[in-house]
Amino acid sequence: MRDIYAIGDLQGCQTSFEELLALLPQDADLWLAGDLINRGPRSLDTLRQVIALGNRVTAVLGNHDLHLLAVAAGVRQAHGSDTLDDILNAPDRDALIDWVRHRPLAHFDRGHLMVHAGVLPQWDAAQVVTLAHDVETQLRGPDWQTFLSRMFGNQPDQWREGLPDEDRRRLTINALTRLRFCTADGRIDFKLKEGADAATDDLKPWFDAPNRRTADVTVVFGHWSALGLVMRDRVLGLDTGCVWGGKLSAVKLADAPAQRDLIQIDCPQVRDPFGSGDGKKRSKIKKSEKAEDAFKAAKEEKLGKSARKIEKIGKNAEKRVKLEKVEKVEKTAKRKEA
Ligand SMILES: [Mn+2]
Repeated sequence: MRDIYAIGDLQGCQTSFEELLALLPQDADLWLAGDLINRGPRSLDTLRQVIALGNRVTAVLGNHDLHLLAVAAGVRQAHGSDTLDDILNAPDRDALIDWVRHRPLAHFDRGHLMVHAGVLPQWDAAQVVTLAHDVETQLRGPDWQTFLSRMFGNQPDQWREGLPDEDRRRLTINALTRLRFCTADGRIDFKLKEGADAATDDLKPWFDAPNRRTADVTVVFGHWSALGLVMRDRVLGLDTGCVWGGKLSAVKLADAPAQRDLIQIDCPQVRDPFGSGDGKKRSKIKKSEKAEDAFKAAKEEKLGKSARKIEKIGKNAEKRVKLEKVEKVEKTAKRKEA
């Protein structure tokens, strides 16, 4: 059997992807955890390269991939922070879009279940595949544009048997491509984007939900860069923030966790976490520290103009770190009260 390497979010960082590929065996299968494109500088090149890898690749759909489909379908506005124009203006755009909309939302093989973001605690692996397949059928059908136009929105935010078709499909998409935190009974929180230490008594990372019915398989996912690399016996979180100047990660899958192999490369920071658009909302201690370090280094070297630029970022970082400290103190105080 061929080796499988699971790889985290590429987000249009083709140069980093190429660098990583060079470190992997030429004949290995590649599982991509979704968000192949957007935010990074080379969405089109990334997509072309992934497609050129042919059936070596299994890629599940991420929220950015679905966003591309919705923008291409004309049912959703592009965001200021999108870097999708090169795909949308490509001469073979239709073929590219068709390839993307034929990707699965979940892939289950050799005891490993791959989704972009997460799964609800009430679903077992077989049910995830069934729910995903139902959405995939819609995406591959003739009315996929209309279908997508109805799939955005945050309701329902919780699973129950007997949901109407559209609600069930919207919830499936939201869980598989957007989930980070949820309550013990599987209610999705759409606001928290910080790392696992932002968990509260009510909200836990989805993979820590008690009685999660996928606990008997290994769930492979991306999407959550603030979480960092997660390598537990049966949980593999692979979004290590390539586009934010973090790392791009590949893990050789194995039945025994000790037999896994982790390969990572450092990525240039192509997006500023405090920059425009959605990036503004990101509050990540790791990035704050990075910006701070850059600020300090620039100050020490008295780089003048560029130092002033970085100073701006550094000040934001200081603010954030302070805010996070205050929040932490408050949390600790709350815990003591409880
Ligand atoms: Mn994502």
